[in-house]
Amino acid sequence: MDRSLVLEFARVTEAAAINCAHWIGKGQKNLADGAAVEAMRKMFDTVPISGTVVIGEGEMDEAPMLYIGEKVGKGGIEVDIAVDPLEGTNLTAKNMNGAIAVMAIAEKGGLLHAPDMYMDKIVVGPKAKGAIDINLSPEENMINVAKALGKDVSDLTIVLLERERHQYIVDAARKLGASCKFISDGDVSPVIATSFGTEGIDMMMGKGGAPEGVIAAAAIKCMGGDMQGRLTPETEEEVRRVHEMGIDDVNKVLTLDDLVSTDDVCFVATGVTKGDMLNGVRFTDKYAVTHTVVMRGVTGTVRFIEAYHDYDRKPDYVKIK
Ligand code: VTB
Repeated sequence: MDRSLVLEFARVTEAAAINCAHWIGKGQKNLADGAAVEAMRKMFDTVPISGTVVIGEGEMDEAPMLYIGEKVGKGGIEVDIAVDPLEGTNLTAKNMNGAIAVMAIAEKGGLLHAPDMYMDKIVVGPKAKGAIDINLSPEENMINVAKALGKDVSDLTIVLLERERHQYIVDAARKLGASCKFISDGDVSPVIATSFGTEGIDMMMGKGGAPEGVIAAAAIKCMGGDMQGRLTPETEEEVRRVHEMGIDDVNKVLTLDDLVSTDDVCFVATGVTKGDMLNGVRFTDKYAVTHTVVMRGVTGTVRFIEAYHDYDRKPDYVKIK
């Protein structure tokens, strides 16, 4: 992918973030999501790619826009795209920290076509690459990761969604004296924090969305961290969907290379509400101000872009008033 495309991709998540930002704190998560989807979809029409949505808003019959298989872009290099126009719909509805508009773009065939179900995840930054094994217990993983990082396990910080299903991870951390950082929703940004190394997060563990897992894996790939996942289908129908993907063994460990099989990948996210990695959308008298991160797998460069969007000169679909 041409490197200049990253700026085009930034425009797409910026549009999604601006368009849903007026729903922040309004208790309307579906309307917020719809606004993000609509702006993202329309902005894609300006981007010189021939893109196929491989992770999106649902199957063709359940989603009007950005459905799986939909073609986007005004024509150009063929790419596959995983989108989450509003990651953290609840966070947005409640004006809580950490909602983002996010997507990953890769050369054709580069992204796992993860179905909408849960995925067990374990993620670390570059220094602990190779030290994780999702088949081991949380305790063993914590000990191995601490060793790789050259720190005492009691100095380890693990980020996880605060859910009852994760009590076994919390128990392991408590036993070893490691620290847990709980999040209420939105596990893409915390996954990335493992590899930035600026937020004091060493590891992410636990079950979240599989689509979010693939999108986050794109960022981990760009930053040289490590991740493993395992789909956890809960119904016969979900098992069928895993088999349909060509995965015979539902317990198959998905390595980072299984999740994202190419270095020719980009990750882009714009903050909607304020977060640890990105500022949320802010409005001045004249501008909508956005904060975006773009990453390229080929070079590993991570860029932050602060943009000032003039209300009067934006197309209708990114106007906020
Ligand atoms: C997960 C996580 C997402 O929703 O899908 C979560 O990956 C849903 O988990 O980032 P529960 O079913 O336990 O609520 C998000 O947090 C998006 O909001």
